[in-house]
Amino acid sequence: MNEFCKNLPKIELHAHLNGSLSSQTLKKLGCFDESIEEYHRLNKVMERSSRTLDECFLLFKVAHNATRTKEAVYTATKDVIEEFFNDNAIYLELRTTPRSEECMTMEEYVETVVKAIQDNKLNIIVKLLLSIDRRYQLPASDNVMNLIIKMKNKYPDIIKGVDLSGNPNVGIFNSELFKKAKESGLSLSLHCGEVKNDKEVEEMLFLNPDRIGHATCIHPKYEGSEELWNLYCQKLIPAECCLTSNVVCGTSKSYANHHILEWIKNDLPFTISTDDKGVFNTTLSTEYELLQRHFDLNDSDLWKINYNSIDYSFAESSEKDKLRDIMLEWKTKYMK
Ligand code: 6MZ
Repeated sequence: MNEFCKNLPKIELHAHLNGSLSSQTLKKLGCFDESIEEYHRLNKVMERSSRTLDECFLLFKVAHNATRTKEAVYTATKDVIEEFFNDNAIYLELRTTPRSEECMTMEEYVETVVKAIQDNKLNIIVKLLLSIDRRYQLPASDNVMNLIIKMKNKYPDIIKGVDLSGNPNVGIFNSELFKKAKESGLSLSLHCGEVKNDKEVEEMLFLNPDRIGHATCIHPKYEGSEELWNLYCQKLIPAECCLTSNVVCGTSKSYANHHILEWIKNDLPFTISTDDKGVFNTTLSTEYELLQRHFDLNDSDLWKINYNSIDYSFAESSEKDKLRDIMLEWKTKYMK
């Protein structure tokens, strides 16, 4: 491991809670005993170096099976925060899809995640985005959005935004639903162009979300189009880039051919994220190491990417000032 990438204070803006569970946490939660047969089937998928996007989505079931009680959701959230802290993240935006289970309502699920964040005593600022799964249709999606707005009004210091996620090969983007979120004061981060879907990408960009996830199929060289790219360049919405996730799912051909190259070349806004550090067996430090290795960036570039990411975060402005101070102090101490 490159010591610089490990020690650098880092900003994580795109981490799905259940996709971030480490195998230690999964084992602690006893998920494998519950569905041994399915686990073995999925584990075979995991051993291969590359999986299709649909196969990746099967893996979330393992984590979801492990977090069906409030106690498990609490432990999962606490462990993920601790692991990001141990990887020297100083700011973490976790996102998760409100989910009901036999012994837990959707509201209780969100309350539990919030409680684990409130109880965090480590030196890492943690915020929460609530996700709408693309599979949800009206009226279910509207009910979830109403719950999200209600919870945001209850915990405005913690719940900062809404995310649209889920398997990009299924479901739809309902722009009216996200307009409502925006009007309620929630910030927006939309998974955008993870697979080719020009019409949807255009609709998303027109909504002016605060950030977009993946942004894979926008540039014409990466299955997007000139029109979409021009629109993106007018909007300049920060992109959350997840190198390993894209390469493992096959939406990017390789690290060297990742679309982030266009963002680096054209000095466009982006941040580096893990997406699902458990499912993709990565860490935020590893993602920076890969970025440095494949795109010839120096230490100062990596520091600047994190410093800029503070601007793109949904933290309060006083918290952003504090994060900037930490980064500047670290730079003075450890970088020439
Ligand atoms: C789209 C993704 C994703 O919400 O249960 N999720 N959605 N693209 C991706 N790229 C690979 N990775 C994760 O965490 C797991 C859920 O996050 C979304 C999926 O809906 C997945 O079920 P939570 O905490």
